[in-house]
Amino acid sequence: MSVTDAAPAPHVGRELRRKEDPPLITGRARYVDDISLQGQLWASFVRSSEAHAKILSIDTSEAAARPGVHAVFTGEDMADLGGPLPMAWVPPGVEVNNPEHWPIARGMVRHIGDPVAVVVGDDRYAVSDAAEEVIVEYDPLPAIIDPEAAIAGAPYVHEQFGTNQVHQWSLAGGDVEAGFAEADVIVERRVVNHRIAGAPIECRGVLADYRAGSLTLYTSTQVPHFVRLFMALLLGLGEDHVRVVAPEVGGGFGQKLQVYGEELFACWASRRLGRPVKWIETRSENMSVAHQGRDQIAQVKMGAKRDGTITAFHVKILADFGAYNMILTPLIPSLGAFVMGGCYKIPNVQTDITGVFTNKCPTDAIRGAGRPEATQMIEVTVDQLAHELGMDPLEIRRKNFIPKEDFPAAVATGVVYDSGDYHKTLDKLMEHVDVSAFRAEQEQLRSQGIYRGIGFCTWTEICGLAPSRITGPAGVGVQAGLWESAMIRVHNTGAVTVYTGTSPHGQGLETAMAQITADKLGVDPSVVEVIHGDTSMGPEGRNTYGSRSLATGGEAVAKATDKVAAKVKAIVAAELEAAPEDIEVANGKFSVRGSPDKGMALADVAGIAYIGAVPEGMEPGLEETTFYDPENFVFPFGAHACVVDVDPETGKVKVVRYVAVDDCGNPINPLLIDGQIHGGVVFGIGQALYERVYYEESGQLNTGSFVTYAIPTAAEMPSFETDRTVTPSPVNSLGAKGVGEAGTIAASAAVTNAVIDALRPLGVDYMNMPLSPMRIWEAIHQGQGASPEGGPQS
Ligand code: MCN
Repeated sequence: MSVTDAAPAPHVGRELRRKEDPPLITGRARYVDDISLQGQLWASFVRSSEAHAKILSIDTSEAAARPGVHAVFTGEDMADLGGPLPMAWVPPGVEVNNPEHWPIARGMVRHIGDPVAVVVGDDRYAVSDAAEEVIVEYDPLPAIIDPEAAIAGAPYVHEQFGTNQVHQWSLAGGDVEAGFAEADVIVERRVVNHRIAGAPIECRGVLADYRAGSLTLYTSTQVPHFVRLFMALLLGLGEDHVRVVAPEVGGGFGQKLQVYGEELFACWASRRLGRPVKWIETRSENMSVAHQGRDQIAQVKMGAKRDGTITAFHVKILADFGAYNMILTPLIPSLGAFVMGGCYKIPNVQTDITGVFTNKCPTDAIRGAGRPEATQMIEVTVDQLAHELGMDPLEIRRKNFIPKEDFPAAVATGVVYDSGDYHKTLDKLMEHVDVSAFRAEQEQLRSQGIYRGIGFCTWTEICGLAPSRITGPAGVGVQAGLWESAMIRVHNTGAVTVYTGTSPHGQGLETAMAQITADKLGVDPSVVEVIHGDTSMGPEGRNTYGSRSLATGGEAVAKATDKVAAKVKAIVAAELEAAPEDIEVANGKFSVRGSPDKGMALADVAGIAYIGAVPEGMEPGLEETTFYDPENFVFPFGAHACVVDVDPETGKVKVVRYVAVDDCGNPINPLLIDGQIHGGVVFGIGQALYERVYYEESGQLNTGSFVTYAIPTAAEMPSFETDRTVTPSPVNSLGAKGVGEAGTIAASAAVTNAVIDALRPLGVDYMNMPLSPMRIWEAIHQGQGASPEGGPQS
């Protein structure tokens, strides 16, 4: 049993402390690196020092001769694979240039860190030393780093395509040209959303054990079921002979939503060598080869009437995918396209996306995946438009909000927002932030040389990733569909085990799911154990990403528990000689409505179910499974305000205050929601102010460690103020939407708007992230003005 606050039912909606925390905070949790198997070997990857080169030769002889080394493998050794690493987005009618991507490079390297060979041996340090002895002769080729240069022409990352273009994809609603023709004012900007890292505290790690025809893979992943499927397919094994276990995962942030070459290599090598094979990633490997995110340049154009009514929004995105397509790479910018109109009633919205290869680490989903980029585009542009029109940035937002009467609201991009009340959220934000008082203070501080600014972001997103009826035909998961499963087992003693197909890794779902089940079965959440992240337990699952686990997985838990509760009620009704519809759960018992004293606890009913003394025609046992496929996505929303001070002498930005009012439907556990908002906002502030993956023109990576890649710490963050409104979703019975990415989606735009607001008196009225001291200082001193370039690019 785990520790929770003793709280009376209902537990849903309460701030229960996380049941998963005690092992995590007492050092008792088990990560991949904590697992060792008898006879295990270690792997160390030899990685390319070149950004783009032909491999002329690989001399493994010295490495192979070192003591303790069992084998040195190159790409050609893995010729028996069933295929290259997967890319699982195949949208109908869209041509995607998809090069073969192997776990170890074959003949060519295309970015720094591309694996060239792997040394396997007895000891982690010995294989790492031996890897240094592998001699690789390269014929360096010109590297292409800048996506705009790459789309213009040679050199090509993949010569065979005769272009660096990956694909083109558009989503249009209404007629943007007609919308611009109606407009009195048009604002155009170049919005750069620079490349960031996932930067989890735990780098990746794998331990593969192939024995007697079956494979077990321990891996630090968000998606054990996807990994199982592809390990089976690529190694020619039955899925039933592959078990993938995600033990504790020390942060994923989308980076671990992937099927990685290192996972495949470890499995392949374990089968080849007949020994378990382990690999634990170093930080510099993680920074150079684990997939990265964002890296989009957008030309945005917004048209409006003089009264502020937005008539059209057109966005042209150039998305830098790096050297290869990973599992969902080309899909990521499209996720933003569906909500490109944000919270606004804009009749004409169009997004045109071009994907491009460069000699950089591949990109894919990083927290928010396409939606922070879209939010940055619309929310920064709305502010720019307000300034152009001489309007208040909040007034222009209010004027264009989709009114609450419109929900469910079919928007121009073709999706239907499930529920919303954007005025309510902004009004609530205004209860915390007195804008006129702020403006007076701002004026006064300016006279003292202190440049304080305020920025807002009113956001929405598409999440709860499912439903199959949309994601399948849209090409996600090669038509595999996105739903979620749950299995509930009540044991003889009345203890309950929940098996979820999601794979939480820090979000707190064990607690939330226990709360949902506990209320329906009249037990305390502490007796509900939630099992996840092991493909050998519970039904098939679709795992954790896209803020989906609660809205899909939580609802699956609710539905499976309802089935169990219905059976319990039927048994109790038979025992108490009442009708099943008259049985209710009250005070920890199933009793006849109106007679709470005469009831049965779940443990009593479980006893009857397992003895088999159930009503005639009923199966014994107490266990149910559900596969839940929702009708729609869910669309959480919110209003954030950020206050910053910018030091004009140094360009340094300090976040003075951050207020987040969010609405993720009915809260299951407000404490978990606040935790997610805090973490998410830090992620967004991190991108806006500190973090940037930086490649030199030669293709060398400058940010290979946390010395050169600045992640924010508690010291830089203010104490966040959070609040919420509650607008239930009609999509699921919980009325819940997702929240795991909300803070990230909102924060960078709020920070950017705040910094611009602070800098206006200094002649800077537009800037792109990262808002680093150097770039701000340059902007102030070079008087960037409303340059469409958005300030210095370096
Ligand atoms: N929740 C709730 N009530 C709601 C909605 C959510 O109590 N109405 C709770 C849920 O029970 C869950 C948490 O909030 O505990 C987040 O739920 P949800 O929004 O469904 O998101 P997921 O669980 O699917 O998490 C994925 C999301 C993503 S996409 C990234 S990236 C991310 C994130 O979550 N990575 C994280 N949060 C993270 N948090 C941690 N600690 N580590 C990561 O790697």
